[in-house]
Amino acid sequence: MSKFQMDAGWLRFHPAPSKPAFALPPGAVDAHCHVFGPGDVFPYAPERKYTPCDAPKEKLWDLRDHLGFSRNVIVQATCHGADNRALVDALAHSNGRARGVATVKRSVTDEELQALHAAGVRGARFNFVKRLVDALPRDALSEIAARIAPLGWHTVIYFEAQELPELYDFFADLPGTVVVDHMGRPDVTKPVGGPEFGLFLRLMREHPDFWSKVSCPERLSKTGPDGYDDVVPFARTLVETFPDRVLWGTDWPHPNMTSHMPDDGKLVDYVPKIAPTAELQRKLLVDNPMRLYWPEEA
Ligand code: 0GY
Repeated sequence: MSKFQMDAGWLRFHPAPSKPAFALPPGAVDAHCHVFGPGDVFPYAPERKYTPCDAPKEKLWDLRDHLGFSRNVIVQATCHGADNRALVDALAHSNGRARGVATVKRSVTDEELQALHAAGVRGARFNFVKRLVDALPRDALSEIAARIAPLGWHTVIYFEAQELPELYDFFADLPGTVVVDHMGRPDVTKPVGGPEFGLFLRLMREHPDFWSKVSCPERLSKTGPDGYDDVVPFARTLVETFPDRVLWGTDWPHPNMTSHMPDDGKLVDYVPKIAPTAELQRKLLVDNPMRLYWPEEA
């Protein structure tokens, strides 16, 4: 165990996830997951707000195979800051079965962007969750978004629903495709037909370049892991209304989870509740992520 594991403030990922009852469609992509460290090889960022447990690439490949996924989209998390070495290392050892979303600073050079692209990065992530990052200057983000657009990259944004009114216009002006993490983190105790989630639905409706990950019931649920039923109506509304612009991922290794650690097999069994037909499941798990991350094969 490295010294980085010892001060982890969150639960360690599930040691033995169950085998899902739901058979994933052939070619399914886990479109939101992370690799962390190992910290003695790829140190965590000095400015991080939490220290994760090491979650190396080999464990992610084991989980992929155990659950029945074919590919992964690995998303840079705040604990590695804008140091994308662990991500790039994982992509390099994925046999082409992983692509990535990086975090870059305004100071990134064109050569560095090209190198990330060659490694398999296809997006840049902007995080607006206040417990995770210090506020980012919006002009820097606009500049980065404009610079990555010619590479064919998209922007991934992570925010909480109460922040959306203030951020709405900024988001709407971002160039190119924009992917929202975890449905913009709705408060699921509020009605799915109410004004808070309504604003997010409006963003999706009025901006056909916006996509949503319908992931992370384990973070959003108040009723807990026995089905995450309170989250289902939110995710299902998005899947049924925007079937060609939704993505799903496990979020393994579930950083910052302190309430419970989900069984990833059970998370896969949540998918048919939010995507009840084979066609919706294929779009969510295969067609959409392939179009965004492996367009040359889609
Ligand atoms: C997630 C969610 C979280 C963490 C991060 O970048 C991150 O550190 O995204 C969270 O704490 O909600 O998608 O992994």
